Amino acid sequence: MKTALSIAGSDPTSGAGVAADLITFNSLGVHGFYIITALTSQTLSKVVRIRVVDCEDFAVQMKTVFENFKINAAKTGVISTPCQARLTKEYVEKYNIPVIADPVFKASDGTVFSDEDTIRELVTGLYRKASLLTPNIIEAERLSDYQIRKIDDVLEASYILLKKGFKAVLIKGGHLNDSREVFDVLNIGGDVKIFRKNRLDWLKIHGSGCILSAAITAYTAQGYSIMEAVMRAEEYFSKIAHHPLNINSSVGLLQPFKMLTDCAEKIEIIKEMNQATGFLNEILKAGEWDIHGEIILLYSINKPVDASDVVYLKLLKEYPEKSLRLNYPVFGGDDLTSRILLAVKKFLPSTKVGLCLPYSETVFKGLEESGEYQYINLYFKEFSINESNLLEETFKNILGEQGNRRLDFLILFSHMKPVKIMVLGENGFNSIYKLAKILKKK
Ligand code: PXL
Repeated sequence: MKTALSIAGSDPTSGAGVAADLITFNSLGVHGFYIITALTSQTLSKVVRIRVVDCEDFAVQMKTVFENFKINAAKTGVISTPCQARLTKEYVEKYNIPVIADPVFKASDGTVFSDEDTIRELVTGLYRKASLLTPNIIEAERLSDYQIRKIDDVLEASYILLKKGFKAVLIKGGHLNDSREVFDVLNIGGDVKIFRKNRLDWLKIHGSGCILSAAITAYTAQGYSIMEAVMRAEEYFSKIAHHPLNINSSVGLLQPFKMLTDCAEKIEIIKEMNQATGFLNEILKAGEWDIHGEIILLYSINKPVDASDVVYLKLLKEYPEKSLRLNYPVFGGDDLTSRILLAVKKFLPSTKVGLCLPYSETVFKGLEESGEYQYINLYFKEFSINESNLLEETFKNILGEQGNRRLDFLILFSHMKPVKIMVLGENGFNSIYKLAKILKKK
């Protein structure tokens, strides 16, 4: 297992500082070591007190870790004294360790973490050795002496920083306040990449910058180039950013393990799909069916972010036995049906499954005659992914306003002809049961 070292302040919320770094390293399969630079007492929005670790204690921590363990990459956060800055530079130079330096000069409440002498020492020493510097807008302004107002300024600041002698910079655009989007600008020796993200404006996230930089460090420890490590870390970050833990109503904390818990949930879903397919087979064998073509079982995780969080299982009918053969499950991809399921789930959160059948008169008649289930018709021109933009709006109109409305079946039309039937449910068995019930009634 690769290792990474966090040299940073403590934060009792685990949202920032060493604890956040360690959780992030771990969630990416990298063992974390840490060295504390400052002891802080803080809430999610206010730093109550800081005690700086003195030079001797800091030096002993550094010596103990570096002389006893192999470190594949290091990340620095809060550095509170010139001595800490100097020693950190000396150690990473001596042991030739790639460093991701995250400048954290002030907390968001304005509390100073690094005084002017420390910043001077960092800028002339450690930051020049760093493989990557990851300032936010405020720190990028401070380091470049350049005022940032818009995205072009971020780009300009990144070039200024390179001219000043830093090897590569990722300017985290979270603090540009005039747009719905946030831009992170990566500049590696003039090779520029811009990462565009939707702004999570309903909630401020404590320590999000720490976690992005920690993820870059973990990928660097695994041997990825800076470009590749940043690209992967941005993807990781966007996955965990959508569902922060909302401890109080205005500031959230990220959960770096979300990627792993999502994976575990997908494995459980695949197990359940396997059993549900057995159940579906029994039902299909029992009756005369006019279902021709492929059947698809879609199953969303509890808190999906995008279509890749929908497990998509194609069931192929085998003749002459008429039984279904399991195909390999895939994760969503760009299928319109996955997006339909996600759009419904947004307004009916307990709806996690969509069983998609080719349109069948038998099923449709059964549905109408039973009168037991709610269904709606959905019209598409081509039934293609390009038509998915209005989905959420559509379901908002149908389901959004009325609170707990039910929805059991969707009849999907293309060119005014019915093409598919989607049986919605809370789990695989629930969807199949609904199908079985209307067929039995018939
Ligand atoms: O998110 C910046 C940060 C980093 N490290 C420590 C912090 C904070 C913000 O408060 O406390 C220790």
